[in-house]
Amino acid sequence: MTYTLTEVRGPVGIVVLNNPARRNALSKPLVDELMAALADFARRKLRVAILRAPPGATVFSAGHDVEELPESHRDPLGWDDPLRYLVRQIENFPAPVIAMLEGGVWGGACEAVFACDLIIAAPDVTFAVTPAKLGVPYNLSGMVTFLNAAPLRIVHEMAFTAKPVSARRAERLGMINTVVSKDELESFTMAMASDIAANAPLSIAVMKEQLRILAAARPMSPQGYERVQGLRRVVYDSQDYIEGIRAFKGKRKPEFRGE
Ligand code: YXS
Repeated sequence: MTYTLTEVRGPVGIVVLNNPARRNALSKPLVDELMAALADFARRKLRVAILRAPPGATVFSAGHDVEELPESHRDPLGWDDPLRYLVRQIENFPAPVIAMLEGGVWGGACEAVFACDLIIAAPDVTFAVTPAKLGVPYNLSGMVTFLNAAPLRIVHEMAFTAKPVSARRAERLGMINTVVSKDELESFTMAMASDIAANAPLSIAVMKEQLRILAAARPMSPQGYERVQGLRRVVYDSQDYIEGIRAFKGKRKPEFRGE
């Protein structure tokens, strides 16, 4: 394992995102390791999985690895994108997944965290939904994840401004379970994991799956889906999309022209 560390403490599996040089960007290699760790935890029938960054991290994850985004003319967040695999793996993991957070959570990492069943955050944590900063047309299932995490008006604010929301505000809005001090973060999270692990795993697994199915249930006609895909294609075929990616790589502010 190059980009993650894993640890098993009794019935609890812990996987640490550990690529500080790239601020834990969700590159395919890092996501592959995350998914392998979760698959191993499932094989061992562990009762809780915890995702975290190393203690003291100032960035939990910088989101999708921008270097892996297509330059243009291809859906940047299609079914086979690593971030999509990770979100589905978290949602389908047969036990609760807890995001134990320190530092900034950016872009697609917000979705991966909001796909977790429980979120425990240190006070310094922020959440920034960033497609608009890059010109990316986020995908439908990602929008459902956000709608299940926050009230519509807050999703609008986060998506349209791309500005970070603090852990305290997220807690007030019910977007996360609780904020605890950095000193208590691990002990609090492990205590919650122990409480969960002491309960009936089959009952919890079926309730998790029921809630996933119900939360994802959204009326959408094939025509509606096709319309959305057409609109998204206009965006990822646009000059603005190319500009957003190039500006990020060039470490400069993008100039979006709406074309
Ligand atoms: O210059 P070097 O080679 O050292 O690399 C720098 C950054 O380029 C790199 N890095 C990333 N590489 C690929 N993808 C990323 N998302 C990414 N983020 C960072 O890591 C090295 C250190 O970054 P640096 O110097 O900026 O670190 P810092 O501590 O000053 O600032 C940390 C951040 C997270 C505040 C800063 O790196 C940042 O703002 N990163 C981008 C956050 C972001 O906008 N993420 C969205 C990615 S796109 C995505 O998730 C979806 C497609 S969407 O946008 O639709 O949600």
